[in-house]
Amino acid sequence: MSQRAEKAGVVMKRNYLIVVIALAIAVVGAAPTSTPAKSGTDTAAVKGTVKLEGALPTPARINMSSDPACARQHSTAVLAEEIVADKNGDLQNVVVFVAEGLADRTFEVPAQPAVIEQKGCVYQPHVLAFRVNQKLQVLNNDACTHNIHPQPANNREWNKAQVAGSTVEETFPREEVGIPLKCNVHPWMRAYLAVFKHPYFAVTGKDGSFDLSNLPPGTYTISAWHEKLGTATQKITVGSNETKTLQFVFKSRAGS
Ligand SMILES: [Cu+2]
Repeated sequence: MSQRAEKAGVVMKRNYLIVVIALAIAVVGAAPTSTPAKSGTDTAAVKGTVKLEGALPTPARINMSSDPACARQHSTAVLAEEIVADKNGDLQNVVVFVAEGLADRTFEVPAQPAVIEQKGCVYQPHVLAFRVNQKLQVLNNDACTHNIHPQPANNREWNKAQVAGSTVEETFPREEVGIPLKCNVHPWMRAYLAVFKHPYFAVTGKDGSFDLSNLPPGTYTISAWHEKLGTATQKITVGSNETKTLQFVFKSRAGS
C-alpha cells in the first residue's frame, strides 16, 4: 500500500472512531439541550463548544533557520498550530458547519473578501472559512517572497509566487472543507481553507465555541472538522425561535 493510501486508511479509521464517540456522547449524556431564544425573530440557532478530551499534545517548535528573513521576525519560539487547546480542553481551529439540511436554498455571496495574511512566515489565521465564489485575498506582509499553493481535492489547484507586499486574489467555485494551503518556499507554512455554499459555519476560537445563528428552523446534520482529529457529526432539529446547544468532543491521542 502506498504511504498516502495507508495514511488515508488511518485517517478514515480515525474519523470513524470520532463519529462513533460523538454518537455515543450524543446518546449517553450530551443530548442537545434547549433554551428559549429571544422573541421577535423567526429563526433558529445551534451553539456550543468543541472540546479536546485527554492530554494536550506538546506542540512542535517550528525551525525557520533556513530563511533568516523569517527567523529574525520572531523573538520567541514559534509553535506548530496542529492542535491548539487550552487547559480546559477548549479546542481551537475547528470548522463547525451545516453539512446537510438546507435543501436547495441559495444565498447571496458576500461582497467583501475573505482575508488570509502571511506575516512572520506564518499564516494568519491558521484556519479560514468563507463562501463559494467569495473573493479570497492572500496578503504578503513579509519582506520576503512567498509562494501560495492551495491543494484542493474538489477545486482547481493553483500556485502563485508572491513578492513582498503583494496581494493575490482567487475564488473557489465548489464547496470543500479542509483545503491544505502551503508555501513552496517555506515548508513549515501551513493553513487550511473551508469553502461553503451557505453562511452557516464557524471556526472555533480560543474558547472553543461556535455559533450558528439565523438558521431556518429545520433538521440539520452539523459537522465539526479538525485538521488532525478528523470529522465528527451530529443531527439536530431546531424549531422557530429556538436555540439548541451541541458539544463536540475529540479524543486526544497524545501519550497513547
Ligand atoms: Cu513562504
